[in-house]
Amino acid sequence: MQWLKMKLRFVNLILLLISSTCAQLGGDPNGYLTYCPCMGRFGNQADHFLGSLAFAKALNRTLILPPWVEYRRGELRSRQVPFNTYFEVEPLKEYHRVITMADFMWHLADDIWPESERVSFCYKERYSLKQEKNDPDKPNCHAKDGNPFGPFWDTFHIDFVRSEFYAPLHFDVHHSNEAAKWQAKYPAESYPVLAFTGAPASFPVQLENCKLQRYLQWSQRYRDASKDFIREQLPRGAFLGIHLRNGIDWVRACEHVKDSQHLFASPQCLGYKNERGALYPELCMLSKEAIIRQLKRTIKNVRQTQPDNEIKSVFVASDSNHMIGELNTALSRMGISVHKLPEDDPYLDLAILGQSNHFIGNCISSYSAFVKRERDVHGFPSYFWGFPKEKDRKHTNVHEEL
Ligand code: GFB
Repeated sequence: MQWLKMKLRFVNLILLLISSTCAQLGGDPNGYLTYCPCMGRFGNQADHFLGSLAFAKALNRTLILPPWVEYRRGELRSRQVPFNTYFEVEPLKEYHRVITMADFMWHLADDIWPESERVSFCYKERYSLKQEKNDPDKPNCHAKDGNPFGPFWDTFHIDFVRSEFYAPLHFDVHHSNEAAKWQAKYPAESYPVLAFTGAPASFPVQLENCKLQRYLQWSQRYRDASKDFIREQLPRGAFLGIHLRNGIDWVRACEHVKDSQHLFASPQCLGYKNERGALYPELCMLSKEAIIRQLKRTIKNVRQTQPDNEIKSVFVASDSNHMIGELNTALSRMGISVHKLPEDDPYLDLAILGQSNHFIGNCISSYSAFVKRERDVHGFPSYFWGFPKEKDRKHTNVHEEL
């Protein structure tokens, strides 16, 4: 009997917890907005996230935080990693209403977004890779076609019953009254959730949205892991974080420099209108010799300008070649040691780079851009490989820090 009473009490407690979570979450009468971060890897997704956050705020809809999409070698389907694995949810709420996709799907979707009303939004018809699915009389977003599109929505068992083409509306809410147009065309009563096949944002991130980086704060796990690494693995004193983007995908991407005004994140050093110059190959990939020259120059510069806080070590993050041997050889005479993580971890690399005393990144890489934006929030200095050009530097003596 006693046992039965305890069991009933436990069930009541669970029911109470569930109902209070639902009450806390309460539906947003202004509606919701979500999307698949279906383009690119982390740097691209982070750029898109900031734009989507600004877009959700302009439309006054709660942003359903999508998981991050990751690709593992040898796996055919993307992996979806909960948003809050890497970043805190609470600080985002200082800017705008957000909810994780898991919370939304478990606690609110049945009421707010029943299966029979799930509409996918795309600009215009998107063709399926499977020819037989393309029906000229029934244009479709094919929101779940291919990887990561299918695996992404499958994570929460989401299927769409209809497609909505939103052309000619767009996402630039900073330079027009676009938000009002969205609200007029898609009121929350008839469209409780706007679910986009891709991020409702531009790449690279719009200048106006860079500052939203301040609300993207590392989760406790990454804050602790980065602090532990810095404390336990690096010598005491200031350290310089560097990002070496040099994998084979990057070598190929750099071939586009010659035909472009901008490439990926290049506005972060050249300006959105190329105010600070045109694109050149060294911004994308610098020779080993030039990397070492720039490193030594930066370290000497800090010695002269901040003699009380000299650089004691270099932390290298890379997708491919960390150049540990070459860098140790080149810098040992200056008393500088060179370090990397024992195991590949793109997120921990980012969190550590964000905390370094000085940072040299790749101007074209959106992965570097994440670090630069985070450092800007804290007022930490950042520089870029090959910027300004070596010969311009000699002639004009331009201050490198951005
Ligand atoms: O983040 P991401 O879009 O930056 O893609 P880019 C690069 C990915 O490579 C990262 C890994 O998400 C990481 O998984 N990666 C890059 C790194 N640098 C590091 C690093 O220092 N440490 C570790 N551990 N991993 C561009 C894309 O990548 O690459 C374009 O923007 C295109 O869409 C192009 O795919 C080829 O902007 O650098």
